[in-house]
Amino acid sequence: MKRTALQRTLVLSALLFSACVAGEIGDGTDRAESELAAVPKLPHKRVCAKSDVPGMMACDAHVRTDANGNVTPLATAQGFGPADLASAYKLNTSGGAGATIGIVDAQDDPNAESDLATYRSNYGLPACTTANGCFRKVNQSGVQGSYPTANQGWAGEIMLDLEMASAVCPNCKILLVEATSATQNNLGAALNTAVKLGATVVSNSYGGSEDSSDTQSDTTYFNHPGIGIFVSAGDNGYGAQYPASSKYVTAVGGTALTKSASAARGWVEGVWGSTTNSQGGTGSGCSSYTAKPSWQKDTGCAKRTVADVSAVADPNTGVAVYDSYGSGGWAVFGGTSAASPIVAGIFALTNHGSADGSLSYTNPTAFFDVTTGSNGSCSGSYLCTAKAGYDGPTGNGTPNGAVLAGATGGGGGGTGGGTDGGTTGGGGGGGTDGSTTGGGGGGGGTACTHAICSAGAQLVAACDPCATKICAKDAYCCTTAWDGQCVGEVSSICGQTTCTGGGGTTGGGGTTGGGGGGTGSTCSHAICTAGTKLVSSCDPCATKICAADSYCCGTKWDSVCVGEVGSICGQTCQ
Ligand SMILES: [Ca+2]
Repeated sequence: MKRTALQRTLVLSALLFSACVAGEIGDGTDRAESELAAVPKLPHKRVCAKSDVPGMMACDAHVRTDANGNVTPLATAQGFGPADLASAYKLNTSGGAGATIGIVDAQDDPNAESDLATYRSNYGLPACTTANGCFRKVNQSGVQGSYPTANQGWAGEIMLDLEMASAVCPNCKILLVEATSATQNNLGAALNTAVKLGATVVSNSYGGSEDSSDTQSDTTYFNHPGIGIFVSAGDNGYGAQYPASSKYVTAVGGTALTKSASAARGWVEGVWGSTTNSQGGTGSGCSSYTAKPSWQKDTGCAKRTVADVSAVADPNTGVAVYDSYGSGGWAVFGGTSAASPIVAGIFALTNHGSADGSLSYTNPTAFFDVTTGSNGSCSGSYLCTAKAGYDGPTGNGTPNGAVLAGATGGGGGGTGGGTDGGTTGGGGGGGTDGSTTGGGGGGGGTACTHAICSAGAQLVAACDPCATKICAKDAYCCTTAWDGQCVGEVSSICGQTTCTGGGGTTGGGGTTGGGGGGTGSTCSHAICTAGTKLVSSCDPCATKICAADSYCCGTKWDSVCVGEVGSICGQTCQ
């Protein structure tokens, strides 16, 4: 089995696109730009009023409306559901046992548990109830009862949070902590309660203006070593808000996400927003108060830059939410309030719940690089404009769960790998975090179903140390098929030139420099820059990308190809 079906689609797409004039980005040949531009723009609105009062927070959720600005419940679920998110972010949702996702919001949603049941039942997710111990709702003092005043706007936010956490990590437990009001002090107290009650990650989908008290709030509420704290970057376009700008959190920006027939990933993604942000846009920018964390190396901002990572947030490419109290039933939501629980849940799912904001900087290739779009005007700076590598609106990119599951650092994951047959360890997860030793599953006894130097059915990553390495960088080889590209990666990724291993046979591909290139041609432009199509043989990474995405060598090296430098080659653009 080869990637021929995809290749055929790519050829068709290339033919279609070749009807356009080839040239620079903006002329319709950049697939991320053109495919996202084709998404209909529909009316939507904030669900919580924005506040400019220091210390007063607003939730970062948007809900789609009818033409008159009213929320009319939908008869059935529309927008992305769990299977879409799993496809876009390459999630194996079987993990997450033992993790508890804390959700901090203000006010009460009296229907939270019953709406959550409706959502999970609709998508076939296991029940998560108070009765079975999966779900807990408490007030900011940790009491199950004496809840705050109910509020329709925050109820929408609460359901968005609970349901996104459910979608990406169906086996995680959920702890909802309802703050008395939307002040930072009450929300911060609720965050401390979430940690005290056992949350292993906490998602915070709110923000407000930065002010001089933020460093004090950092100390009082956000410093929880070993517990990943995630905060939405805001929905007001370019500009930093707090607590996303806290040095103790992972700041989560927002993207627009749509299916793609031609991109190797099957999806394309761009910044949520525009130069005018007429329909809202993700927050990003340079903090006025927070010192630069040691793990940030960008040079255009002397203090802390927002964001670190990102996920879908554009209401036009929004997610399905069941919210009876605020929306009357099914609705389509967006906002960086969607992105924060999605990323928090994926970190929990992949055993990175203990990570601080540094994880995406030490593992940039575990994220899909977003390379197109902007969320305001900043003279073209990376602070409001996507580019190859790190940028403000999307940080280091959106989670690639298949790679993240094998990434080291900030682990907290399982206990040690198995020992057998002379190999130790396996998936490489976990890392060292001072309390647990790495693991990820170990090499436990599975033998490869065929030699790693022979194309064939997908392999189990743990069957061979080289297969482990290859599948960490090229998930296709362990999820779909061990095709010729995977065989070539025996040399390019593992550095094995004799091509032994796996089933123990030799043969096939066993030379260096796989991919049949090596003609000595040089690329006409850098692989990290969009531009004219490249010749496959000009660079080993170009060879790999064009094998998976023929558009890049057939029509144009567009922003999607630039993003694939990370997701296909495991190389970082900066
Ligand atoms: Ca980027």
